[in-house]
Amino acid sequence: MSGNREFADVNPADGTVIANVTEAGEAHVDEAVHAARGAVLGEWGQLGIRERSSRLHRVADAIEKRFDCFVQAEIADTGKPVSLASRLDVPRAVANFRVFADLVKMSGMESFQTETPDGITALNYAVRKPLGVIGIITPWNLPLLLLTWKVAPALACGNAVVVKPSEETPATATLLAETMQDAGIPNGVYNVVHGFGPGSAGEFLTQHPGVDAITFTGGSRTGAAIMKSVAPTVKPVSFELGGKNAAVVFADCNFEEAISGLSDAVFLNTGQVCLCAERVYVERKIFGLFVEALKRKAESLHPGWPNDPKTDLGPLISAQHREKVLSYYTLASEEGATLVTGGGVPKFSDNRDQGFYVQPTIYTGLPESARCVKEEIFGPVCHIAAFDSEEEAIAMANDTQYGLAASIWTTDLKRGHRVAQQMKVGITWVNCWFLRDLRTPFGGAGLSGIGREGGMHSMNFYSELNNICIRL
Ligand code: NAD
Ligand code: 6OH
Repeated sequence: MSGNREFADVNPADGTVIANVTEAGEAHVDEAVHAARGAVLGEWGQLGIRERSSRLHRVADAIEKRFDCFVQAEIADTGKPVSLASRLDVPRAVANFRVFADLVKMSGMESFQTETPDGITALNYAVRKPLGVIGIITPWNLPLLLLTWKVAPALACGNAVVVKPSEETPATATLLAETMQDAGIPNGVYNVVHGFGPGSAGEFLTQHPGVDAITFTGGSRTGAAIMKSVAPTVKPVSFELGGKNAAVVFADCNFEEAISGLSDAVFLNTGQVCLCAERVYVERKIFGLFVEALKRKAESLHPGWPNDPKTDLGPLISAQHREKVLSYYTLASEEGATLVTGGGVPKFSDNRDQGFYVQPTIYTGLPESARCVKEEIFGPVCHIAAFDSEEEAIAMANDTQYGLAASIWTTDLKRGHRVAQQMKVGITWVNCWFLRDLRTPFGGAGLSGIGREGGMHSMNFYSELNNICIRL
């Protein structure tokens, strides 16, 4: 049994080690699961909904109080720009707690007045109970946002959690534990185990018979491994997985808005958002103009130190991930792509050269069957292809095993609706991207996931429903 091994937490901006983290062994995971069970059976499990809701608002208040601390911890782990962490990651963590704190107070349950053919009447109503102990496994790209997206509804429903953040980004999950204490969340409700996947904390958590459900965000292959691992103990799973998302740009789009929106959709967080568009389809009439304009945008991005307010492009998460992204840059040339911009590593002549930066990159000219058009790269890169008709664009966009997100850019709203409804994905944006309402269903089709979270979908996943039938 391991337990006292340590691993390094590396700052991707300059490759320095910022912390050594203790890897949880099987015994630690077991202890965390027992602590969580104790909390469900103890004070936390007895709290009424109003009190639970108010404690979750207190967690949100406590994150706001430590706002700068969370921003700095997230930046140190990920290298993401301070402007992004302050605008997106930390405010969304606050919003995640507030939304589910409110929702749990407002959500009712189904009831039916029942009549059988032979005249018996009954009242059916369902009550919502916590599932118990929830195992939460999250990735490194939006560490605090994606963690709290699951912790908040799980706690709102009265569960206790054991979280296993990515080994690349352990800081904000740990800071959240301190914040939970500030907010008066009892011991055992929120537990953190650090470590890796196979043969480590991640796998131990999925296998543990005391864990009642697993919710996971990460790669599709990891999702498949977790499915196997939970099978013997028959746990419910909720999976938000990878994507190879398409953007479809019609000639009648608002050109400036589309370029600005697509620049975010391709390059935000250095392309490390599962919703990023790596396949951009542009109506042939504006293809040349569009490629030129997105190239200018890419070249105007400022890769820099995370804490410089002018920085809008951070590094990739790790040396290993940079190797993967660069291997796709090489593969794109081998597959016959035309390089529009980027394709390499920026040179800084300071410590950032020991970090994991890559250039924002655009390709054209690949066949739709190319691996670079089919496989998720997860970097600041897209391939742009031309289309001639709406039908062709829809077919190209849907020609993937993934099915997470799509965006459609047009001023013809009828067409916007028509095309959006034919996208085989969980989320379609029209004239926007990553514009979130936390009450809406979020998740993916195909290789992009199982189930939906968000709003009542989260409440249903994190609850056990007990239907009560009373003969009248
Ligand atoms: P990953 O799948 O490698 O790791 C995610 C988490 O799973 C980490 O905490 C890791 O330690 C853990 N893990 C790995 N193997 C495991 C195993 N066998 N058992 C249990 N836990 C295991 O993903 P990543 O590299 O951290 O993130 C990038 C991927 O995540 C991309 O594919 C991206 O598209 C996807 N992602 C999807 C969403 C979404 O909402 N759909 C959001 C963010 C990231
Ligand atoms: C993936 O990288 C982004 C996922 C976003 C969400 O889960 C969300 O709730 O916005």
